[in-house]
Amino acid sequence: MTKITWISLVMAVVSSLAVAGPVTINNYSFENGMGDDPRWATPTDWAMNGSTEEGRTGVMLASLSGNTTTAGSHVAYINMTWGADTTVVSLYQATNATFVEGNTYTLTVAMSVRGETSATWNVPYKLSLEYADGTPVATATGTLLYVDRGPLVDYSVNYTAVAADAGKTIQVRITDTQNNGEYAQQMVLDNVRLNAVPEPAAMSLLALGGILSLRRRRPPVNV
Ligand SMILES: [Ca+2]
Repeated sequence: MTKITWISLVMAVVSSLAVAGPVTINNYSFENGMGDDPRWATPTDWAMNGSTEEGRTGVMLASLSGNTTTAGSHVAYINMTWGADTTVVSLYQATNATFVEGNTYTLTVAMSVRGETSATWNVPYKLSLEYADGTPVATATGTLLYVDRGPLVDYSVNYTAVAADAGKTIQVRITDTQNNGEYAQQMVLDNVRLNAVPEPAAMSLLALGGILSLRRRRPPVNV
Protein backbone atom coordinates (compact mmCIF):
# COMPACT_ATOMS: atom_id res chain seq x y z
CA MET A 1 0.00 0.00 0.00
CA THR A 2 1.44 3.38 -0.95
CA LYS A 3 2.02 6.20 1.49
CA ILE A 4 -0.67 8.32 -0.18
CA THR A 5 -3.20 5.48 0.10
CA TRP A 6 -2.38 5.07 3.77
CA ILE A 7 -2.82 8.77 4.41
CA SER A 8 -6.20 8.70 2.62
CA LEU A 9 -7.29 5.69 4.64
CA VAL A 10 -6.26 7.21 7.94
CA MET A 11 -7.96 10.50 7.04
CA ALA A 12 -11.17 8.64 6.20
CA VAL A 13 -11.10 6.73 9.47
CA VAL A 14 -10.30 9.83 11.51
CA SER A 15 -13.10 11.81 9.84
CA SER A 16 -15.63 9.11 10.67
CA LEU A 17 -14.39 8.85 14.25
CA ALA A 18 -14.50 12.62 14.72
CA VAL A 19 -18.28 12.47 15.10
CA ALA A 20 -18.32 9.39 17.32
CA GLY A 21 -19.33 9.74 20.94
CA PRO A 22 -22.06 11.84 22.51
CA VAL A 23 -23.99 14.25 20.29
CA THR A 24 -24.98 17.43 22.10
CA ILE A 25 -28.64 17.70 23.05
CA ASN A 26 -29.26 21.23 24.28
CA ASN A 27 -31.08 21.41 27.61
CA TYR A 28 -31.05 17.61 27.64
CA SER A 29 -32.04 17.54 31.30
CA PHE A 30 -34.61 20.36 31.22
CA GLU A 31 -32.76 22.42 33.82
CA ASN A 32 -32.28 25.56 31.68
CA GLY A 33 -34.45 28.61 31.16
CA MET A 34 -36.84 28.09 34.03
CA GLY A 35 -38.89 31.18 34.75
CA ASP A 36 -41.98 30.25 36.62
CA ASP A 37 -41.63 26.91 38.27
CA PRO A 38 -43.44 24.83 37.19
CA ARG A 39 -43.26 26.17 33.67
CA TRP A 40 -46.35 25.44 31.59
CA ALA A 41 -44.62 26.05 28.27
CA THR A 42 -42.30 24.37 25.81
CA PRO A 43 -38.89 23.65 27.37
CA THR A 44 -35.99 25.92 26.38
CA ASP A 45 -34.12 24.73 23.24
CA TRP A 46 -36.95 22.33 22.36
CA ALA A 47 -39.88 22.66 19.97
CA MET A 48 -43.37 21.29 20.42
CA ASN A 49 -45.42 19.86 17.62
CA GLY A 50 -49.06 18.88 17.74
CA SER A 51 -51.23 21.31 19.68
CA THR A 52 -51.71 25.00 20.39
CA GLU A 53 -53.31 24.38 23.76
CA GLU A 54 -51.44 25.95 26.65
CA GLY A 55 -49.70 23.59 29.00
CA ARG A 56 -49.62 20.54 26.75
CA THR A 57 -45.92 20.35 27.54
CA GLY A 58 -43.66 21.97 30.11
CA VAL A 59 -41.11 21.54 32.87
CA MET A 60 -41.43 21.07 36.58
CA LEU A 61 -39.47 20.08 39.62
CA ALA A 62 -39.09 16.34 39.90
CA SER A 63 -40.11 16.76 43.52
CA LEU A 64 -43.40 18.24 42.28
CA SER A 65 -43.99 15.53 39.70
CA GLY A 66 -43.21 12.99 42.35
CA ASN A 67 -41.15 10.92 39.93
CA THR A 68 -37.61 10.01 40.88
CA THR A 69 -34.93 11.27 38.48
CA THR A 70 -31.16 11.01 38.66
CA ALA A 71 -30.57 13.93 36.27
CA GLY A 72 -30.78 17.31 37.98
CA SER A 73 -33.86 18.64 39.73
CA HIS A 74 -36.33 19.14 36.85
CA VAL A 75 -38.20 16.91 34.44
CA ALA A 76 -40.27 17.70 31.36
CA TYR A 77 -43.79 16.47 30.79
CA ILE A 78 -46.07 15.85 27.82
CA ASN A 79 -49.77 15.68 28.51
CA MET A 80 -52.18 13.24 27.03
CA THR A 81 -54.90 14.79 24.96
CA TRP A 82 -58.05 16.11 26.54
CA GLY A 83 -61.34 17.62 25.38
CA ALA A 84 -61.84 18.07 21.67
CA ASP A 85 -58.14 18.38 20.89
CA THR A 86 -56.97 14.82 20.28
CA THR A 87 -53.76 15.84 18.54
CA VAL A 88 -50.77 13.99 19.94
CA VAL A 89 -47.87 16.11 21.14
CA SER A 90 -44.17 15.61 20.60
CA LEU A 91 -41.05 17.44 21.71
CA TYR A 92 -38.27 17.63 19.15
CA GLN A 93 -34.84 19.19 18.62
CA ALA A 94 -32.50 19.41 15.65
CA THR A 95 -28.92 18.72 16.74
CA ASN A 96 -25.80 20.34 15.29
CA ALA A 97 -24.62 16.91 14.06
CA THR A 98 -25.19 15.12 10.77
CA PHE A 99 -25.54 11.42 10.03
CA VAL A 100 -22.36 9.58 9.07
CA GLU A 101 -22.78 6.40 7.04
CA GLY A 102 -22.06 3.33 9.15
CA ASN A 103 -22.34 5.08 12.50
CA THR A 104 -24.88 3.61 14.89
CA TYR A 105 -26.94 6.18 16.77
CA THR A 106 -28.69 5.51 20.04
CA LEU A 107 -31.28 7.91 21.44
CA THR A 108 -31.99 7.21 25.10
CA VAL A 109 -34.63 8.96 27.21
CA ALA A 110 -35.56 8.39 30.85
CA MET A 111 -39.35 8.22 31.05
CA SER A 112 -42.20 7.49 33.39
CA VAL A 113 -45.87 8.29 34.01
CA ARG A 114 -47.47 10.83 36.30
CA GLY A 115 -51.12 10.53 37.18
CA GLU A 116 -53.36 13.45 38.09
CA THR A 117 -56.55 11.51 38.66
CA SER A 118 -57.48 8.13 39.97
CA ALA A 119 -57.09 6.72 36.46
CA THR A 120 -54.29 4.22 36.10
CA TRP A 121 -53.78 4.27 32.35
CA ASN A 122 -50.54 3.41 30.69
CA VAL A 123 -48.89 5.88 28.31
CA PRO A 124 -47.83 4.80 24.81
CA TYR A 125 -44.70 6.51 23.54
CA LYS A 126 -42.63 6.85 20.40
CA LEU A 127 -38.93 7.74 20.16
CA SER A 128 -37.72 8.90 16.75
CA LEU A 129 -34.47 9.68 14.95
CA GLU A 130 -35.19 11.78 11.90
CA TYR A 131 -34.04 14.46 9.47
CA ALA A 132 -34.60 18.13 10.27
CA ASP A 133 -37.71 18.14 8.05
CA GLY A 134 -39.29 15.52 10.31
CA THR A 135 -38.72 12.53 8.01
CA PRO A 136 -38.14 9.61 10.41
CA VAL A 137 -35.34 7.13 9.80
CA ALA A 138 -35.95 5.05 12.93
CA THR A 139 -38.69 4.82 15.54
CA ALA A 140 -39.26 2.76 18.66
CA THR A 141 -42.68 2.47 20.22
CA GLY A 142 -43.79 0.98 23.48
CA THR A 143 -45.87 1.53 26.55
CA LEU A 144 -44.90 3.21 29.80
CA LEU A 145 -46.68 1.09 32.36
CA TYR A 146 -48.52 3.06 34.99
CA VAL A 147 -46.70 3.17 38.28
CA ASP A 148 -47.91 5.97 40.49
CA ARG A 149 -45.12 8.56 40.51
CA GLY A 150 -42.70 5.80 39.54
CA PRO A 151 -38.97 6.18 38.89
CA LEU A 152 -37.80 7.25 35.42
CA VAL A 153 -36.52 4.33 33.36
CA ASP A 154 -34.31 4.45 30.22
CA TYR A 155 -35.84 3.62 26.82
CA SER A 156 -33.90 3.72 23.54
CA VAL A 157 -34.04 3.64 19.77
CA ASN A 158 -31.04 2.54 17.66
CA TYR A 159 -30.22 3.23 14.05
CA THR A 160 -27.22 2.59 11.78
CA ALA A 161 -26.98 5.31 9.14
CA VAL A 162 -26.84 4.35 5.47
CA ALA A 163 -25.36 6.24 2.52
CA ALA A 164 -28.60 8.13 1.84
CA ASP A 165 -28.50 9.63 5.37
CA ALA A 166 -24.96 11.00 5.11
CA GLY A 167 -24.77 14.73 5.73
CA LYS A 168 -28.40 15.07 6.85
CA THR A 169 -29.02 16.88 10.15
CA ILE A 170 -29.95 14.56 13.02
CA GLN A 171 -33.19 15.47 14.79
CA VAL A 172 -34.59 13.69 17.85
CA ARG A 173 -38.27 13.47 18.78
CA ILE A 174 -40.19 12.16 21.79
CA THR A 175 -43.94 11.63 21.35
CA ASP A 176 -46.74 10.83 23.77
CA THR A 177 -48.97 8.94 21.33
CA GLN A 178 -52.02 8.72 23.57
CA ASN A 179 -55.00 10.40 21.88
CA ASN A 180 -58.12 9.21 23.65
CA GLY A 181 -59.30 12.75 24.32
CA GLU A 182 -59.62 12.44 28.05
CA TYR A 183 -56.82 13.92 30.07
CA ALA A 184 -55.62 11.83 32.94
CA GLN A 185 -51.92 11.07 32.69
CA GLN A 186 -48.66 12.73 31.77
CA MET A 187 -45.57 11.32 30.17
CA VAL A 188 -42.61 12.47 32.29
CA LEU A 189 -39.18 12.57 30.69
CA ASP A 190 -35.60 13.60 31.45
CA ASN A 191 -31.94 13.04 30.57
CA VAL A 192 -32.18 12.86 26.77
CA ARG A 193 -28.98 11.39 25.32
CA LEU A 194 -27.77 10.69 21.79
CA ASN A 195 -24.64 8.63 21.22
CA ALA A 196 -22.83 7.78 17.99
CA VAL A 197 -20.66 4.68 17.60
CA PRO A 198 -18.56 4.17 14.43
CA GLU A 199 -18.95 1.01 12.40
CA PRO A 200 -16.75 -1.92 13.48
CA ALA A 201 -14.83 -1.78 10.18
CA ALA A 202 -13.62 1.75 10.96
CA MET A 203 -12.56 0.65 14.43
CA SER A 204 -10.68 -2.33 12.96
CA LEU A 205 -8.90 -0.15 10.43
CA LEU A 206 -7.83 2.23 13.18
CA ALA A 207 -6.52 -0.68 15.26
CA LEU A 208 -4.70 -2.06 12.22
CA GLY A 209 -3.18 1.35 11.57
CA GLY A 210 -1.99 1.47 15.18
CA ILE A 211 -0.37 -1.97 14.93
CA LEU A 212 1.39 -1.11 11.67
CA SER A 213 2.73 2.16 13.06
CA LEU A 214 4.11 0.28 16.08
CA ARG A 215 5.83 -2.21 13.77
CA ARG A 216 7.48 0.63 11.92
CA ARG A 217 8.90 2.08 15.13
CA ARG A 218 10.79 -1.12 15.96
CA PRO A 219 14.54 -0.64 15.76
CA PRO A 220 16.23 -2.30 12.80
CA VAL A 221 17.68 -5.74 13.43
CA ASN A 222 21.44 -6.01 12.98
CA VAL A 223 22.56 -8.66 10.52
CA1 LIG B 1 -33.45 16.99 34.71
